[in-house]
Amino acid sequence: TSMVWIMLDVFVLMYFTDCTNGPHCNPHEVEARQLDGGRAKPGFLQKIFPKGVPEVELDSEESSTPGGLLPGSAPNGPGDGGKPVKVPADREAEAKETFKINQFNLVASEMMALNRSLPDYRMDECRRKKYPPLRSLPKTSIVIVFHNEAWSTLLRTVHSIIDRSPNELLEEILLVDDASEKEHLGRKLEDYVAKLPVSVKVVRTGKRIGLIRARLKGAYVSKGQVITFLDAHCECTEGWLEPLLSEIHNDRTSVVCPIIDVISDDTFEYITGSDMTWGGFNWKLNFRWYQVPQRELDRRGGDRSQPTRTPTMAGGLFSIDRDYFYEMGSYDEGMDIWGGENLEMSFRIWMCGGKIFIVTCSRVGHVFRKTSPYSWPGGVGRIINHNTQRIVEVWMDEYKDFFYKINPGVRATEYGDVNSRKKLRQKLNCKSFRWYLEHVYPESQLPIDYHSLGEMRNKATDYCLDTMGRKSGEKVGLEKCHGQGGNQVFSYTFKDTIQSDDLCLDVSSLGGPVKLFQCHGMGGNQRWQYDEETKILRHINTDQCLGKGHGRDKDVPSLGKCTGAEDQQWSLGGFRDS
Ligand code: LR7
Ligand code: MN
Repeated sequence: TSMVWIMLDVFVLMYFTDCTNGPHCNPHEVEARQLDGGRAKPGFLQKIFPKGVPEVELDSEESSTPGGLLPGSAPNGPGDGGKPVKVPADREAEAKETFKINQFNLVASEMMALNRSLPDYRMDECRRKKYPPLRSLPKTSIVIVFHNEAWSTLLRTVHSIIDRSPNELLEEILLVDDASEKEHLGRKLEDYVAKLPVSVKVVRTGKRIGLIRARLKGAYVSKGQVITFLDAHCECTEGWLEPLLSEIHNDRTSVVCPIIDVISDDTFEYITGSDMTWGGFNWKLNFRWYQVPQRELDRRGGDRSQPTRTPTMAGGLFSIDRDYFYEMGSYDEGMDIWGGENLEMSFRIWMCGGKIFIVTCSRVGHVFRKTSPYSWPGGVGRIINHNTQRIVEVWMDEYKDFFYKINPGVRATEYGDVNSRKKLRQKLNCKSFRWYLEHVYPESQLPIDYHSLGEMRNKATDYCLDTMGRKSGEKVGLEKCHGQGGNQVFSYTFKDTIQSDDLCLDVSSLGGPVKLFQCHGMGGNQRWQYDEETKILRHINTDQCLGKGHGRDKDVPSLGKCTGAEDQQWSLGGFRDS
């Protein structure tokens, strides 16, 4: 049977882009764009914790108070110990009504103490680790950008930093307000943070500049040797900072992320994420979590407390040496509002000599949301397409074909001038994208080598293989060829797969059906062999051939005894002689 590669598409959220896919554009066929962020689908907890969510022990010595400003939260107040908050029946309507303001349960958040207690979630090895003395570690500025964030989540982020970071390591906290329109984020915020026992400053962008440029603004005024970026709805847990800073202390070219745990957008329950996932991406350049491959587990000698090298980072939570940040070209200022900067930085850091780690001894919670609550001036699609093109044009060399073929409408969006970023790549003498795939991310969903990239046309019917926008586990379809790429783009790869984005043609029994399945990279039911002369596509395990649809199943391809007849002949678009 097919091995299901456990892909943590747990944290994937869907936005629908503007329909820009030309004549073939119909809301059911245009694939939902899957962007980072988001949160658990129903049933995901069962997937991660088949035996149930582990009980966490309450540490009674927790819950220090920042300079006596807040009363220690009651040991069993709402949300304490990371437990879920139960909104009382008479406030449920209010919770439902106010959910859309921030796309999380505001009532639940407000019921909790700003300094709620959290257990120490670290694994034993981490707790036992000896880090360099605090005075030899670099100090960090913490930069938090926000647009219309709720008071309670923003301040809970700030209090969790103050309460759970050694004072010696905190240079300052910079709250960068990206033109919020909420009264509570005005004078009230400045007055509040002025009383905190740590330097907390509010920086205003004046007009809405988006999270990328807002971070640049925060970075620019920061004074610490290290910059740590956090989203505005996080909670740092015990011991989160030392392991991050000591990695940078060991090697200033390391960019380091904590494990990002899930704070439920509904109950604010703190749910620990796996230490066995790393960051990847698909053909659409959406950030995705995938299982850490054996290769990387072996490199760490099986020690789960060792930092994991990760091909990409989620983007919101990481530390970087400040000078190194600037040497490496900080961020692409041409990127708007949201999205893409995390992959851009990931490619750049790896290709230009740095490295990115998930430091498994550091855990920070983040409220994952299903959709974003704020406005996207000019439209979500336009902004995402703009930012993503800036990545692929500068960093992906010939591999940008995958992105453009699967997103044919994207080229209609302007992406501005990327010359200064291309110059940066030259100046830093960065390696090729192929090098990145070979050395950092051989498990990538982008095939490093491939025979073809394009449509797959059946000789007898002149119909094309089409994913129909279906998901893993569903049947692949057959449709009139539209020549627009998108759902009709497949690649026949050197790993003998036929894949479209991160889905591979997969057959687990004689006679089919032919399904789409997460590409697992292990051959098996996903191995095919194409013969350029006869145009026959043979499924290796079953020794049967792909054919046109028959009878009632006209709209899905068949799998049967290889005859070599026209109904089993396929021409592969973008076939390259090798
Ligand atoms: O115009 C804006 N101005 C802002 O200041 C839009 C947003 N923001 C702020 C916002 O208030 C928040 O504090 O920017 C921060 C990030 O925005 P979110 O929380 O809406 O984004 P997200 O958590 O869905 O997005 C993830 O991907 C983004 C891509 O641009 C950023 O890199 C986010 O930092 C990143 N968040 C994380 O990595 C947390 C884990 C999510 C995952 C996976
Ligand atoms: Mn966020």
